[in-house]
Amino acid sequence: MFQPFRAYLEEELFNRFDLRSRSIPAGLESNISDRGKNQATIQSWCYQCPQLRKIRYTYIDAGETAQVFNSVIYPSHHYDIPLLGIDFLSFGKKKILVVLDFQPLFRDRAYQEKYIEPMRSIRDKYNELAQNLEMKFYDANQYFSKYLLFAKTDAETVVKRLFPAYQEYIQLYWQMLDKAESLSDPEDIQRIVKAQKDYDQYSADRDPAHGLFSSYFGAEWAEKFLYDFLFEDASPLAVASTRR
Ligand code: BLA
Repeated sequence: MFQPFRAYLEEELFNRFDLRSRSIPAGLESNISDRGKNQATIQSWCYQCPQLRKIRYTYIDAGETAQVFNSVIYPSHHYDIPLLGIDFLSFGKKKILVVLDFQPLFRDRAYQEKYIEPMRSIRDKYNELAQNLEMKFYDANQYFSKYLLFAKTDAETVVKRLFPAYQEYIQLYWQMLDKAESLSDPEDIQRIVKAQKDYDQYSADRDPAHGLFSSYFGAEWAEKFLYDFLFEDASPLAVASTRR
């Protein structure tokens, strides 16, 4: 269901940037869970280039049962621009949840004005994908913007509305990156390093996919996947093994 979204991102990345592969810890690049007819595969890709220090995306294909496309793009620590976050999920074809955002590192007015307001006109155009749903796992005021796309939707809307919205958000993200000024003050850079690291810790600790990964690939693999690849700058919680 979301393969065209992955293909679009991949093509954009390869056409625009001088990408190098970024290593994925052994055993985490892909996995297959074979539970009779419910086979699930997970595959991940990771790259870097001078402007973007970590580009990762993951596809889970469990046929009709589940299709997931998840991605985070982390800009270089010289740029304070938001992270690009993508989480598109389809379960049993009936439950489709899509989230797309420029995930802010800071919350002051100047930052909002510079990096979040530009999203507004796109969001307004795709109103039906911005449903103000309540968040159960995350806090909407941390690392989410007010113009995120967040919707429960259907397969037709994914094709007809989400795909063009996605392309517009991605194009805007490249424009923002093009215009971003490279920071050189070590204090500015340290502030960004810390904010990106805090994002990893926050996200790893709350990730609602832990159960999904565990059920397909086991708790140990799930824990490694979260802390050694997806959010590698996070440290596992001391209570992680008894967490859920
Ligand atoms: C929700 N994301 C979810 C859920 C799952 C995932 C299983 C719960 C769906 C449900 O309600 O049943 C899945 N999360 C994943 C997967 C990965 C992951 C597969 O990290 C990794 C491969 N999540 C993100 C990013 C964003 C994001 C980058 O990883 C930002 C755009 C958002 N996911 C997001 C939000 C929810 C969600 C806002 C709803 C959670 C809530 O209600 O608090």
